[in-house]
Amino acid sequence: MMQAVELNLDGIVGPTHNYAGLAAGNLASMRNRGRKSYPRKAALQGLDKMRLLMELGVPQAVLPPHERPYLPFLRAVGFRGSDQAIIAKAAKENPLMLANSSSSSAMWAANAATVSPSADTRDGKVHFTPANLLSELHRSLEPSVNTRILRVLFPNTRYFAVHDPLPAAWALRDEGAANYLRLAASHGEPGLEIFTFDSAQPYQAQEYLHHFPARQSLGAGIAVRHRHLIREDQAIGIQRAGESIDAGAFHADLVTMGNLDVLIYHQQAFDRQSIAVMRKTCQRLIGAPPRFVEIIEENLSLKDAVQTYLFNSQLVTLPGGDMALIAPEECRSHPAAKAQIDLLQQQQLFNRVEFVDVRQSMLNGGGPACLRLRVVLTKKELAAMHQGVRLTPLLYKQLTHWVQKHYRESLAPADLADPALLRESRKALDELSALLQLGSIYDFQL
Ligand code: SUG
Repeated sequence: MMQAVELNLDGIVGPTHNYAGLAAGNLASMRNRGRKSYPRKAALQGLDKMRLLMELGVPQAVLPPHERPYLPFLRAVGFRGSDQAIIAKAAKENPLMLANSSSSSAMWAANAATVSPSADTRDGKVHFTPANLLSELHRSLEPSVNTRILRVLFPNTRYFAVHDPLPAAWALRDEGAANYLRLAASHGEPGLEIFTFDSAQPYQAQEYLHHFPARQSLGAGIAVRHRHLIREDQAIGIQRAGESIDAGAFHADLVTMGNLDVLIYHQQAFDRQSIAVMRKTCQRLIGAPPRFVEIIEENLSLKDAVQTYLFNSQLVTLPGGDMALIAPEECRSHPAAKAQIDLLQQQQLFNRVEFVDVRQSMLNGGGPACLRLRVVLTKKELAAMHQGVRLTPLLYKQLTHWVQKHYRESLAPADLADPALLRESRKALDELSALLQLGSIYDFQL
């Protein structure tokens, strides 16, 4: 068995972070539409969460924000002329398109890709499939740049296979690791990869389970299992309960969280049979009964789970082997959520709890776990990845300084029309790509 660690790869909040109410089915995004945003504060909150993980001894790295507003998209939907003219026209004729091209949504790295560690794959490589993010227009602008960035971060094909996103078809719609769980005895041992999906009807036209979209397809999980060469007994597909999606749980990571042999889930996340299958398969694979904990509706309603993002906490293994829960600040002041955390801690599912303030992201429906992509790596693989993005005390300081220098304090919806925002963002990203030694990764640099 190889020793391995879990790298947390967090998206840096971009300079155009704003609340445009773009994500159907995401209650926070829909409710906060039009609200003033605070990009500088948002980015600093994200960096502080990363620093906490680093200080706890969890390997931490950053994913750079994408270029926004994204001119190639505005051109693709028919706007012509200079960059400045395009923004002015889009603001006047189709502000919704401008908003879609301006979202900083790539910050939610849990949706960037699905990652299978080398212990699970037949060729012994770490496999990545960038998510195609088809369900929401603004998010569909992310896959090509995510693919480019992941190939720069994980360049050595002896260790890493970064696939293309799945074909952009509704039957293969994919939102990445937010709908995926991995259970194992330790990070380096073969794990059970659980691909959750929202709709069992892969080949139908756009499906809404009452009113909200089912963002993860059955077809995506099957395809990813095949292309990642996951061993037969190490992968299962599990359907999520439709009612949780309609209650606002647009990704599985709003109703369940797992780490090693621990799986904590809300009563309404899965049906009984699915839980029995997960438990049995997991036990067979790891050779011991996994620790499954259900939080019942009576103790924390589904509505409160979605409001507090308790299940979007990061459950991480610390260097000594203990687990820590990195929970959103919103749980601390919510009596029912706090009581559940206390109870789980008493049951020794984790020995340490840290609350983090990522409120700017939370207002768009992104909690601590949404902001990070988990990448399980052996020592050799960790050393083979691009080191320029690894968070160190020095890089933390440099990034904080970079944010303070380039980011606006606040953005109102009308500010998206300001052509200076494009110039400022490009200047910031140009400097960032140099700081992280990424070479040319943005369209404006190519
Ligand atoms: O896709 N919000 C994101 C939040 C993603 C959360 N990720 C996880 N659960 N892992 C989304 O719904 C809001 C953008 C806006 O409305 O401006 C947004 O895209």
